[in-house]
Amino acid sequence: MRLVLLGAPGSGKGTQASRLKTHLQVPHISTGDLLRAEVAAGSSLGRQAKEVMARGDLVSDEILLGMLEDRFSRDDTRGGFILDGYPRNLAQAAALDVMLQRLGQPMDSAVQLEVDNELLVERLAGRGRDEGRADDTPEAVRYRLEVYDTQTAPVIDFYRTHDQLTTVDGVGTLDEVFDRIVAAITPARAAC
Ligand code: B4P
Repeated sequence: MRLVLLGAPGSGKGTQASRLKTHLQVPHISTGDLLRAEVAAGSSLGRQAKEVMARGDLVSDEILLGMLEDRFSRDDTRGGFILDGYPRNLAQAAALDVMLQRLGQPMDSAVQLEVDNELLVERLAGRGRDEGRADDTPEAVRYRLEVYDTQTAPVIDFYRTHDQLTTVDGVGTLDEVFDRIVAAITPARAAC
């Protein structure tokens, strides 16, 4: 199954993707995690991304596409994947579509996790306190939500017009949200 999880920062994409990978037996590809690994390794890409991420901006489309092409060249994605954090704008959505068509692996389903802004801010403030992520400061979170509204929200319509979108309520316990996602992707799984 080839699945993309969509939603604002803090909507639970990463949290649910790590559970879904066990359920679906496919790798979880998080562009945020890939970027954070580059930053931690101090690579040239990581040095370029570090400041951009800390202020809550999007890292350049070129860097992201190169990184993703590299990840998709690995054999473990042949049986499917869960993509989390990408695409974050329409240019990335179009580039992904072209790449997956070229690989003969078109997306099967897109699930949007819906959570209102007040709760997103609360969740990310909690993570900021627990994990100290540079982009979970109140200022960066506010900016990331603005970036989401202006640049990432149109991606939802991209998948809606491709008849691949299901919207799921992202408010509830981790198990409740997980069960909703599993129910939402059941038709697409059956068609795989
Ligand atoms: P990401 O790593 O994608 O970070 P995120 O949007 O905060 O989502 P994440 O998946 O981590 O959090 P989740 O909602 O699961 O991106 C970070 C940065 O990397 C971006 O700002 C950008 O700079 C860069 N980047 C990444 N991809 C890019 C791209 N394609 N193009 C350009 N730049 C890119 O969880 C959040 C919190 O909520 C957690 O604490 C979790 O425990 C909690 N939570 C989750 N579900 C919950 C629930 N049901 N109830 C209560 N709490 C819950």
